[in-house]
Amino acid sequence: MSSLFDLSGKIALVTGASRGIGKALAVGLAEHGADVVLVARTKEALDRTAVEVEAHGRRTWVKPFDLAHVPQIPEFYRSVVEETGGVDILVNVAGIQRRALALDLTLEDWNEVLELNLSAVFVLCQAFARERIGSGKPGRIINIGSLMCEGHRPTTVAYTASKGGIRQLTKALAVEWARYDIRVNAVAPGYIATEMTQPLRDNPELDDWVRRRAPMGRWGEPRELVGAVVFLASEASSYVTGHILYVDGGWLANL
Ligand code: GCO
Repeated sequence: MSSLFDLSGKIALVTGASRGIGKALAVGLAEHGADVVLVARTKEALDRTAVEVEAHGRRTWVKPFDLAHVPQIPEFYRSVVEETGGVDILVNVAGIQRRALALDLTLEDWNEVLELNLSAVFVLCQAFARERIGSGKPGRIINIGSLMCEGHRPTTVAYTASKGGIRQLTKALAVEWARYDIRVNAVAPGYIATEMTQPLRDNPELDDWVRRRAPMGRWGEPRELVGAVVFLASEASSYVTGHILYVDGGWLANL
């Protein structure tokens, strides 16, 4: 079988790895051969993810850390490199949602969303790239975007702005770091059944809207993002950088 998608011998770091999309991606990367550094705020939840990753015969490092503490990210990342010897694949999943109409959103909520969803991603990418360039090794970054990279649903203004930022940050870093063999891409999910979207699934009107708007007529599952991430993390995407890969059930294709 082709080794094009094989991640054996690679170490991936996944943020938001305690649940939802991050947990599914950590397990999926392990299924394709990667050892995985698991990052989220709570050790207990990460330990549960570690059990599922290790069931695939892969190694894990459980690294509880609150990425909202952006100035401490470089020091945290140095500890990861010391323990692992270096990370090959960085998957930025961690993100929060604060729902309010733009007229009502507080500056505190705006700053909290932009800090974690965008500033933390930039600083972690910077730490990753500095180590890769210093060690002369290639790197693969996959940022998790959203349909909000392209459009907006009322009540998610900070999240939309942050994901628009992820879209352009992905392209900017791809352009600047291609020369170092660091490829930077994004996977942009449609409406996926996670804790973040639970309030929408609990609302019959919004749940029906999603099911009618997506040509595939259903919510996506976190595991349905694994293939796109493995593609962008592996040699299968060797000439792909700066790309936003939508996994959205046909949402954006639908007028
Ligand atoms: C919302 C949702 C969306 C989804 C996702 C769609 O309130 O509309 O939270 O933002 O999470 O980003 O791609």
